[in-house]
Amino acid sequence: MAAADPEASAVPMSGLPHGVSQLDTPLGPAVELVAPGGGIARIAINGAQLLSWVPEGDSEVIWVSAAARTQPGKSLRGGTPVCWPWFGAHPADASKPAHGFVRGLPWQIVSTSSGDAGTEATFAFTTAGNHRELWPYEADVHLTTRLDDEGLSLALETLNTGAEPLPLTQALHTYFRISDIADVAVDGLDGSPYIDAIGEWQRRIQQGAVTFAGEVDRIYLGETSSIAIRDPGLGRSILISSQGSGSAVVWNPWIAKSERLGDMGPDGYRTMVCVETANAADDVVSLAPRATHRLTARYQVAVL
Ligand code: TA6
Repeated sequence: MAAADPEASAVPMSGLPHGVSQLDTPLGPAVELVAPGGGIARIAINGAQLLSWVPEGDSEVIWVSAAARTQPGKSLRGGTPVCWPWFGAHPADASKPAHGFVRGLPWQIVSTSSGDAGTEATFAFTTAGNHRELWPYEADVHLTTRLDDEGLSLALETLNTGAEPLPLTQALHTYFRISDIADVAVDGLDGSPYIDAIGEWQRRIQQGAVTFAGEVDRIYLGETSSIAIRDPGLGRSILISSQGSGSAVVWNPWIAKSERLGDMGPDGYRTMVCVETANAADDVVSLAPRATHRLTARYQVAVL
């Protein structure tokens, strides 16, 4: 992956191919992708944050809070915030922003393409020695969103452009739209060890499907490459497959945390669940100089 030089390689908006367009939305400027068969996705330029995916013949898959607010330097509540170059609280300095520092900043569109196989846009963020007060390393990071008639893929690629190995944790922190949190289950994690991030960060083993009767905040470790959100209320499952990930996060804030967060919207917690494709907790990537790590998530919808 060539180092991104946003100034030289930003795609002029007039040069976008068929199926790719830029538009202003209430949540800020975004890129819209249209799949050959008609599915539509939107990605905010701020944070390269996926905001929406409506497959052809189906309903919205991505959840965005009714109370989402756009604030400079912060990701809006919902979609797919890009947690990078650390997941959760900074490992050594809690005063640093949670989930890294790129999810609320503008990225550059560096390439777009469309064809019979799908439509995609790649966004880039280069640290290039900036943000050193937050992170003493240098890297370029690209997020490619690809929409085709079978699903939507996200690929988060990090190139270490510095002279030192860099420790990387990250997540594609996707909020999925569901019918009702009390009626859904998350399959594919039975028997997986996890860290229960509520309370004392106890380590436990998942028994059966993940169901919800209160706040759930768990970092699953080990085999997490094929997960499904089973949603009888919407008559569908959302299938999540991943590569380059050794951990997955399942989160629903429930009532009290939603009130503390303040931007979940009235009863917002009932219609969302986060299943995040990650390198988190014990699953730290050590990236050698000039090496690249690729974290990918692919979402598909299946009729239940
Ligand atoms: O991924 C789960 C989590 O780490 C939760 O603990 C909660 O903090 C959530 O992310 C949202 O974090 P944010 O900083 O976006 O409010």
